[in-house]
Amino acid sequence: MAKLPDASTCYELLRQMALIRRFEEEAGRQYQRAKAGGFLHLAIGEEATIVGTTSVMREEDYLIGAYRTHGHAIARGTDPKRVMAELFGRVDGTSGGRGGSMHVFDHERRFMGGYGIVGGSLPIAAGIALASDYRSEDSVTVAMFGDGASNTGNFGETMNLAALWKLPVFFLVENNLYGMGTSVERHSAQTDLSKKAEGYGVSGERVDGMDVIAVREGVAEGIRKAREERRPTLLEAFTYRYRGHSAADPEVYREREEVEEWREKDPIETFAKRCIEEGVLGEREVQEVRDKAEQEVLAAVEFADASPEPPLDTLYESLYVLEGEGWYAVDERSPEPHRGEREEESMPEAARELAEAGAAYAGQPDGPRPNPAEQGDAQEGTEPEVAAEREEAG
Ligand SMILES: Cc1ncc(C[n+]2csc(CCOP(=O)(O)OP(=O)(O)O)c2C)c(N)n1
Ligand SMILES: [Mg+2]
Repeated sequence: MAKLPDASTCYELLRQMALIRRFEEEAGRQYQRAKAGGFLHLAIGEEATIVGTTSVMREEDYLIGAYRTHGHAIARGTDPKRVMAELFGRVDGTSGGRGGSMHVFDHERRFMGGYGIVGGSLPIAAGIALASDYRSEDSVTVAMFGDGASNTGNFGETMNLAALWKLPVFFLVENNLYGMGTSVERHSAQTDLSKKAEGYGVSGERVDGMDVIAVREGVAEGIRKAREERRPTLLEAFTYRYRGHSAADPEVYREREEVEEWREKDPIETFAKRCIEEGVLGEREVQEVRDKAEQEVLAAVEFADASPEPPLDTLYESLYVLEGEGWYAVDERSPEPHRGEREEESMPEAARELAEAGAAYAGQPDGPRPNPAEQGDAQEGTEPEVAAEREEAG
């Protein structure tokens, strides 16, 4: 077992993990009270993986996550008040209340989001690292993503370019054993995810993601290789989320005993215990950390509650659309009907259906096209209610 660092570092690691834990518990509670809208994905249980990683990053490094990232932002230094305000959809939120739980973003602290598309953040991570290279900066980009994301095409493409272009990027797979309700054994042919990028030239290792010190050491070495050797590597951290995938998860895919087993390895409890046993922290300090977390989170709720909702006439602000390139719903910052909507009438039938289904290539020249609405995709054969439920679980 790796040695504990000095007392102030241990205190800070514990402080951040306890704060994130308490923040997320409260976020879950506020969601139940309908204070927070949209989706809510909690990472309770994964704090050591998050804090272990950010604790060895420099200020100038970039972090990019998936959609379970309240803790990542807080660990990067974003004020919990602003994260809570984002969950509440208020103007003082990190994305002005427009992003919600999945799209926390803090450019100032180089926390680059917050992405709802599984694997979608991976090429962006490579892009950020490429930008650092272009600017001859020393920054490293750390990309944290789930086991499920390792199955996407983006994963392979990103690994290839990262290795080929020797990008200053470091990959961390938060392997919490499931992608929604599907276990790793059922979703990945290669279950040793640390090997999954080897063929692309990105070597990997495994680490206990419940041990904040082990994560720190593994990540520090990966970041060093990225910074000094321009060698991207991948670290697979074994971790676990105690709560469901999202707030709408009935958790029929795992046994209660399994959750209990992982709770026994709780990253905060085990670390606090170890710090006390080895005489690095006292009971009093551990309690102080918990009390402070409590106060900070209650203050965050108060702040979020007092923050106004965005004014209605700003509804169309910050929307990105391509002018003159096919079907779109909005082309100005005002709520009247616009060109995209008027075009609907003259569009070929198939294109309109595709457009309604959100397909990007709708509205282009006529011709036969697949129609997910009619010909079925992943939801083929499912009853509308079931499809709607799946949507819910998103
Ligand atoms: C491209 C894409 N496909 C499917 C989904 C639906 N979806 C949302 S979360 C998720 C599971 C991802 O699991 P993992 O990457 O392991 O992350 P975790 O939720 O465990 O943190 C899926 C399939 C999505 N958001 N994006
Ligand atoms: Mg997962």
